Amino acid sequence: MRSTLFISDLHLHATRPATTAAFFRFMNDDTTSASALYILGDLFEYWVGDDQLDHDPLARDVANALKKRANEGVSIFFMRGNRDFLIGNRFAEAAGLTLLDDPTVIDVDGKPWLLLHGDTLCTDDVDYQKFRLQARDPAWQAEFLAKTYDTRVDIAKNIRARSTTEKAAKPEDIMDVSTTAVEACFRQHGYIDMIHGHTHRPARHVHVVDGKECVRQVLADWHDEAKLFSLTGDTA
Ligand code: LP5
Ligand code: MN
Repeated sequence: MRSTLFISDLHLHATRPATTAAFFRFMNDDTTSASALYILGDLFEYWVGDDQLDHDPLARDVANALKKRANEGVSIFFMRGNRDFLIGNRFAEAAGLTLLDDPTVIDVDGKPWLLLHGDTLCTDDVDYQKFRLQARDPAWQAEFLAKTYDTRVDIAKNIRARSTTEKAAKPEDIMDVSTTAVEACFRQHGYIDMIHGHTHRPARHVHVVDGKECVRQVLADWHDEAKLFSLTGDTA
């Protein structure tokens, strides 16, 4: 049975060569027997607009590797993360993939799964949620995208630096999902199992919500090797 693969939080960047190598190994090896690949956000360390394809050779190489597999019949899907929410149609076309809304419900071998990046469940991180709201504002994005590529990269690096400093001062638990938000999400989507990334706390959680057992599969972030979650006919 061909598998359905889920990955997230690779944070690909020229300064992370081991992760880059792991990604290309993964594309060459693990995706050969897959029917579908779902990338649930934060494929890139940051994405400042689809013209990153013109300026960043790694972005181009990643798109080409995805496109090659897509042309060979693997269905590839991408949900934007908090690092690469500016990925748009040009990248999607270059990589041969389909963009997904967050959240999205899919069907794998007759079983529904709810897919999210995961940041929307971190509702106790109030400063992040404020930032998220602003960064997803179309007017703010248009203003940002009107700047030169180099200026946008500088701003992205500034935000990354600020994020790293602020994270060091935040209590660990506010950077995980909120149980209240998770339960509300299960309720809203009819108690189907979910898969998300973002928190970098890979695990399989079982939540009992209104007496129903709901699975929350959390994907791992990547460092030196591929981290994937796979569904096949018998595990789905
Ligand atoms: O990403 P990670 O795991 O380190 O932390 C996240 C949250 N941080 C972010 C920011 C991203 O890392 C960087 C995004 C780069 C985007 C590039 C494009 C920019 C486009 C901008 C306009 C459209 O998402 C972090 C969470 C953590 O996950 C856990 O959930 O805590 O949240 C923060 O740290 C946010 C801070 O609390 C608030 C940051 C305010 C930044 C204000 C912008 C200042 C602009 C400076 C410009 C010179
Ligand atoms: Mn994330």
